[in-house]
Amino acid sequence: MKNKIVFISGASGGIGKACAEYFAKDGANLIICSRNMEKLNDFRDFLINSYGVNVLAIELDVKNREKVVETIENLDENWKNIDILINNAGLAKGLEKLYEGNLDDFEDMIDTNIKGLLYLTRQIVPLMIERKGHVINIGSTAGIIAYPNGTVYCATKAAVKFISDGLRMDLVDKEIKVTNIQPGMVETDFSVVRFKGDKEKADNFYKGIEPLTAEDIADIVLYTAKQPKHVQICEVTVTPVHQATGGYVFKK
Ligand code: 8X3
Repeated sequence: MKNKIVFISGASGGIGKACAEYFAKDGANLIICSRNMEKLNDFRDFLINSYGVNVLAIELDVKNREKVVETIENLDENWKNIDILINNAGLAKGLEKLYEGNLDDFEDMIDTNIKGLLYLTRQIVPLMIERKGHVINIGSTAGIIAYPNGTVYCATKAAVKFISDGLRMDLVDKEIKVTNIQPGMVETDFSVVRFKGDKEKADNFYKGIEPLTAEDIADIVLYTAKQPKHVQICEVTVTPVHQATGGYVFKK
């Protein structure tokens, strides 16, 4: 990945952060974005010092459409040569029946997981058209089969699958690949956010099963990015050995 430019949203934690480190280790220059600038600045310094790559850290809430447009438009010409877009920013909020859920949570998930991904994709793909490129979306097993109490989250990830499929069709005559990575249970802050900071609930969610790690996913993302130029990995679905689908899990 030497001299490639990789843009990663949601890069201050979890899968996004692990991807940043895996790509940096492989020599890529990075544009890392997050809402949390404090974490992001420390992480940028760590990446530069550890791997000697160029890293641009940008404060960005992908829900903010104007800010996304302005951020991409204002990138230096060199940084505009983005080779890989990793649409990672996303979240689950709440685990309740749809008819008891919180409308603000619904909007947050829809605005981040669907609209934020669309804003970034709409701005960055045109920069790839004349060259080559790769859009890697972080979807979910939740986007393949719904599970109880996760309706809206599952729907947003189903949208990510269909956006990936449609975009792949729209780009079929270009040298641009589209990959949808669909992980199952990955132990990151994902469940802490879903349970609104309740660490005990989040820990319980992974009790009795060995979940995937953010590094497991980053390794796969890098693998999809390193294929020969004629090879497009469309989808990867990956779960812990004791998870069959989003909601079908064996816990010891
Ligand atoms: C999250 C997958 O199985 O934890 O994207 O809901 S799961």
